[in-house]
Amino acid sequence: MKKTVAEYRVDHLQILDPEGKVVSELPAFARDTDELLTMYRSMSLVRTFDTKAINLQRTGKLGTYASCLGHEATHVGVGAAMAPEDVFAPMYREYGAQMWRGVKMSEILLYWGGDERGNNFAGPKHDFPWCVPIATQCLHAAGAAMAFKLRGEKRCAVSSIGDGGTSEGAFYEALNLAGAQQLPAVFMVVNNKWAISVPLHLQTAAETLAQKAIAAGMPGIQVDGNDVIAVRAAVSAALERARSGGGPALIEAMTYRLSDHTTADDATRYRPKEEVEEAWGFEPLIRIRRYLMNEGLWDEQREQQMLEECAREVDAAVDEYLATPRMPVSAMFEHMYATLPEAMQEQLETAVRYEGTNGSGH
Ligand SMILES: Cc1ncc(C[n+]2csc(CCOP(=O)(O)OP(=O)(O)O)c2C)c(N)n1
Repeated sequence: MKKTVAEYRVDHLQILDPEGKVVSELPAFARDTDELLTMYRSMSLVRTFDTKAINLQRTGKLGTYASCLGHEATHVGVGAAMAPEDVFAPMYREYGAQMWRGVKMSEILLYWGGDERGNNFAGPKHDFPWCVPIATQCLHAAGAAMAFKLRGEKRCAVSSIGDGGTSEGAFYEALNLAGAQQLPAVFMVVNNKWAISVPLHLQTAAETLAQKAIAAGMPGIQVDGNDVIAVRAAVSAALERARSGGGPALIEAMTYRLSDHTTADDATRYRPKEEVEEAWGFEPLIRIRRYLMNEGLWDEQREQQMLEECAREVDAAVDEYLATPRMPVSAMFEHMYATLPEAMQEQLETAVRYEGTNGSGH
């Protein structure tokens, strides 16, 4: 005879629907007008920055750039929930979280301009640099969380990863370790439905990505990733739990990549136009703006003023980036090895020989 030995379910949290209507109880921070306006402003600043960065790339002033269009609520929600002493291990497009934590826009530009100084954040120096190898950042977060636990520090590590990244071995290894050791770690899965040209349904047969938490022995929740209030609430709850010794958690943020994967990609080659048009109907900025307007906390005049301020701030960051003297090409080899292997020595010499001949860079 068979008997059921375990049963699970996955909850989905939404607080503001796409129309900006409140559909479940507002958390305390969302009753504070300043907090809400700060989050909305951050999302708008990220959107302005993102548009500008793409223009810089198109005019040859930036290298390949990964847009975060459509992810603003997820990223700002994560940043707003974290404490400064926590550690963030991001992937490569989490500008909203990073900017909230104090990373400068000029640093983000330097990074994509090929200058490693962009990884030396003005924001929390203890945060990890960007991680392009998919999923290794989850192991970095698990390692940091292990250190916090061993030292008895009340800090947490947060990593973010895409839907595609959850197919990687490193993701499962990190989850397993964090669950087994009950580490203070939060794993954010930013489900934007596409891993470059691979749609979610070809990536996994799992009904949700949140349920990947279950095998690791930690709670997993799905959250509307276009709802900044829901994201912040879910991440805050997971962090609070982790900080008080309750162990790790996984949060799947349901969002959509409205942009190309990077400026080196053309998503029109593989993605249905109708799908993108539909996704614009539930993008993250509209719903919080509608909510603020319905509550009488926002109007067109304030919107225009804010957008002008954002544009000025972004322009100042671009000026700072463009005015930063270039590093010599040898800089990218400098911190890799104590003694450069022969093959790299050759690459270094070639790079130096051709320095300044391709006219790229800022
Ligand atoms: C280990 C590894 N394998 C492959 C790549 C190439 N690569 C870069 S981005 C990407 C897709 C990632 O998709 P997803 O994890 O869904 O994140 P998204 O970029 O959509 O936010 C791949 C396969 C990589 N960077 N690292």
